Amino acid sequence: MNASNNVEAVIGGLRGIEIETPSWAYGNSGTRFGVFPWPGAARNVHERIADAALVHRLTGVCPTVAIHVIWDWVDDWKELAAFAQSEGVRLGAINGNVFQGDDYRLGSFCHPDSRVRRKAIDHCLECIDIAKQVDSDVFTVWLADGTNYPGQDEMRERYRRLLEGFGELHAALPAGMRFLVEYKFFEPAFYSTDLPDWGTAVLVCRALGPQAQVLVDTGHHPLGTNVEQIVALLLEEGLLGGFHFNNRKYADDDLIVGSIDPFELFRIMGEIVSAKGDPHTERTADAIAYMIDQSHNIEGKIEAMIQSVVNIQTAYAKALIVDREALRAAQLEGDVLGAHRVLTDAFETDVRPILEQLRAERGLPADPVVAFRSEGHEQRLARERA
Ligand code: RM4
Ligand code: MN
Ligand code: MN
Repeated sequence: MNASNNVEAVIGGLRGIEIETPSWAYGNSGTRFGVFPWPGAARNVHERIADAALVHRLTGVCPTVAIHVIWDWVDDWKELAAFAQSEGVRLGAINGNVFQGDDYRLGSFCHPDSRVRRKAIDHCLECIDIAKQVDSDVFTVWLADGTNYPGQDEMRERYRRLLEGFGELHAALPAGMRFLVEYKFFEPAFYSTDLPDWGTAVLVCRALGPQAQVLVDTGHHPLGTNVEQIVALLLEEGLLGGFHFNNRKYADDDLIVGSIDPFELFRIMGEIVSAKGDPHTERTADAIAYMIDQSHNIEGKIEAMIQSVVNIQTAYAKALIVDREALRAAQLEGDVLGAHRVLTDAFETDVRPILEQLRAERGLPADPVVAFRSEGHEQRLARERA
């Protein structure tokens, strides 16, 4: 830490970061092999929102909750928004769902049959309308589209269908609403995926217009991908819209963010902090939507979410204490290892006291995981939801 980067400045930087938690991570979920129910796990959208609100009360930095439209379906979205407000949170990103249902066997937006494409488009138009009703300014959809066998369909045509459908969505966005385009390397399609990578997502966003930006799900890349470089380039191009944070070891594992590779998370945050200090990228970096997208299969849902939030704050705090002046000087001198050491110095610093100070200022528990455990929420919810 240096003079220009003192504890106050770090705390100031941390104050600017809010993290959206996903409704779908609070219920029971599993793999295709089985689901192990967790005692007290949320059973409906109201309980999922209540759990998100508890995470916000304990951490102070999670005021919004992302909604997955089919899974969280209600007839009255305004009522749901009012319920969220009564719990102390707001509804955040509205996620469309065009991957469940028999019609989508061959895809949704890229399906060869225009009637299925219409269905997917109409569903997403409805999601945009829901977003308007609940005052959300982020709409996002992930496509499971792709093919399993060479020759199954025409890849260029599928891309055209995608642009056509997404074009309708972009045209329907009210001013101020963003359309975040999420890519994923593979799965459930195993031969070709229609939106497989950030390059394709960039092409799509460029074709759509200014309200479309890329959503980086940190678990959606081939092994070994330099995710922070993707983040840096998207920032430079004004196209980084937001994140779906989670951690992976092999495929789209959806583990707790920062649990497998905290150094990668730190490197990603490093690019963001750096971009915030650059007038060319500052606006894009300031508008990033920090969202978690996880699936907790064998662990308690709420505790996993609190830990995830803490891991994000920890990585961000470490990125904030990087001595940027020393880093710049070392880079310009060609001091390869000196520059590297500036980064590792920050990564190795214990930032827990800084985070505790931030929480103390807000009257929050010093360690929200400890508080969650000692306040007995797990047992209470297991009783109430038995
Ligand atoms: C996908 C992707 C989406 C999420 C679905 C459930 O892999 O990450 O964001 O909504 O899973
Ligand atoms: Mn995702
Ligand atoms: Mn995923």
